[in-house]
Amino acid sequence: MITTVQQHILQQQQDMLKATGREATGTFSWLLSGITLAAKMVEAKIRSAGLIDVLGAFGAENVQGEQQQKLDVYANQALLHCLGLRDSVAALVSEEDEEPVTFNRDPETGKYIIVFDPLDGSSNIDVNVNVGTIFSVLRRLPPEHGTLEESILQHGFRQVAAGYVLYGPSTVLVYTTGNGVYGFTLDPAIGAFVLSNERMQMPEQGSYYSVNEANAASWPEGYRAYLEMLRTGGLGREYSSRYIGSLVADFHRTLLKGGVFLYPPTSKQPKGKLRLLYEANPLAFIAEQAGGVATTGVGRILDIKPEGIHQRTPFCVGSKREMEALRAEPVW
Ligand code: AHM
Ligand code: MG
Repeated sequence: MITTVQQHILQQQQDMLKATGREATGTFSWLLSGITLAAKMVEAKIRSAGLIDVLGAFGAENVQGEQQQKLDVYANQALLHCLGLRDSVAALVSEEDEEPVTFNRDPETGKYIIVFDPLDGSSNIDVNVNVGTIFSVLRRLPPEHGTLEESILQHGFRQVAAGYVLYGPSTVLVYTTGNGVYGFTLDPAIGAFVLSNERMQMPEQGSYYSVNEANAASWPEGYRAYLEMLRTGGLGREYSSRYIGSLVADFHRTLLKGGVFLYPPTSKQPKGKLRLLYEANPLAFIAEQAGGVATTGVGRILDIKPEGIHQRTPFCVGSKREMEALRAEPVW
């Protein structure tokens, strides 16, 4: 029989609660069902993107100063709508919105904060190449331990769940609640995400590296030496390169095939390009749960104390072997 993502979450929760003797409330699975509903809305829109008038720029810039695409706007609204209705949500933090959207809910009920990048890789939308949605779930701190803002800016190691949806030849959802990584494939016949990858593990070594090499001249020197080492067989094989420019797609390949993905600091983006809260943290959580490693090139991503919701970070993620070699390389 099939297992849908909803059934899977409930099952995982029941197993966990059986171990602690508490009762499952179903709140968390109800919350995640908001994400899967939005993902299905986005996927339907993407599938018909060439047919209806959703391609192209929306005519506005988002808070990062980038042109918003119509599909970005749609994806953001779908997530805000599907999650905002859930009583358990205290705040929603989106790449597309400068400030968090907060709900005036009793902290006892409104326990969760969802941080998301509604449509990542938007430069790929118009050319029919993979895009994705990334999300991270945090638990609100009890009022005596911190404000809502402090709850949003918790370390990545405090995430209670993280995941992504990749809109590719098929639509897949990958998530973790800190108890392994699970992959689901959307079955269009029944409109449900069905379990397809149980306890996903990143291979200990791969044979691809993934980085925008056009920036090579402005990386810290060590990165160039590191890639040269990979290319020339320093880790026992001569690496090949793959770069889609859609983080979710580049990460998904790295999760399945191993290897390494890098977005180092550049002269244009001295702090790195990718965002800590809704890009690096959730993918770092998944990578670690799958036996991989995620760093800034120096320290563990999940140990960074966030200072702002749109903070950027250098991001290096991949298989153990390549990431150990990166640690040995003075990349700064
Ligand atoms: P976005 O959130 O505006 O789409 O930007 C993030 C994307 C990632 O998906 C991808 O890894 C990266 O930007 C690619 O950047 P570049 O074009 O500089 O290589
Ligand atoms: Mg993004």
